[in-house]
Amino acid sequence: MTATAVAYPNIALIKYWGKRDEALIIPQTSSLSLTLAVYPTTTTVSLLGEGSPHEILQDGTPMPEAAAAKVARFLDHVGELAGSVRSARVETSNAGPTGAGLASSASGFAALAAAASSAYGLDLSPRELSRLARRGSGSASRSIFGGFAVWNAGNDDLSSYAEPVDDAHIDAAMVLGIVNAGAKPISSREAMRRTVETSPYNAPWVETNPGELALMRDALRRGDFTEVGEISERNALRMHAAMLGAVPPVRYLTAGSMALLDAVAELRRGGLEAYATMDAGPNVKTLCRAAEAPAVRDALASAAPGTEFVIAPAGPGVAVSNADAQADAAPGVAR
Ligand code: 2P0
Repeated sequence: MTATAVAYPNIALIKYWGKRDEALIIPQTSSLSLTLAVYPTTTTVSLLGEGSPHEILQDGTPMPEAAAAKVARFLDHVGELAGSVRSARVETSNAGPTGAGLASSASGFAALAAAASSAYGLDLSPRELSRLARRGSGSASRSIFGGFAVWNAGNDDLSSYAEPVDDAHIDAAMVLGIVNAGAKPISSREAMRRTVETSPYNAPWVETNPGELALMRDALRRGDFTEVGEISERNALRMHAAMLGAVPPVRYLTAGSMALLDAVAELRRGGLEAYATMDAGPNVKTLCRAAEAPAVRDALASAAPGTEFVIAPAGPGVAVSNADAQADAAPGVAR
């Protein structure tokens, strides 16, 4: 009845941007990501009695209202699946910045799905857990798994889930460039909606995705780092192009982001293979070979002296431990 879960953020190389079904969070397109070993979310869920409201704390204080409402709806859903009307107490904390385009909602809902399902007594398979996490936040479906994961868009609740990419043969890391750790000016949920509804570039974004994903999977299988990097960088730019075409436009990238894009291109000209990707925020994540991450970080730090850089190796899937059953303290749902 009490469970604690730890989950890590993931960064997409083939992005999820836009929903086909808002309520179930069914995406327009499939996506593929790398789970990171930094900035975990740790979440404990304990069941309370019936009839009281859920208690939702972040870093020991009540979570801001809009975020707490999302968590409460998620807990109601987990309770329904478990046939329980009991309330829950949630205590969560992010080691990294929240709402800054560093995938805090991915780690957050992956940890919540694992802790809540365990506390409510559901015994879910990794796939079921991925589907559950998806209901909280689409990208959370991928943080159930470590390393590379692909979220199959599917077309309904059953068919939309993530799974590990087991045949990837590259040893990649990311160097996170923290241009701004503040919360984003517009939520990705709203920004996606606006892109789908108003951007003339949404249709080509959707149409070209399957081919790009197939190329990415093939490049991962062959261990072709150059191809993986080139596809990743252009995929991020195409996602931003789609949102820049919205009315009114959605622009997360700032002058600081552009300076880092230039710096990454300069690294490549100097023979260090690095590729940039950017999400719903100004921060630039640089994909590189794991062994070259310190050199990439040092080179970027000298090109952009005011910016903080964090090396993020590939990370693990969600892990859960159950305070009531230490004997079978869960091995987690690694890969
Ligand atoms: C991704 N992002 O694939 C993309 C790329 C941001 C840019 O998934 O509405 O927090 O909760 O499903 O998962 C961020 O969106 O959105 C995201 P919801 P989510 O990582």
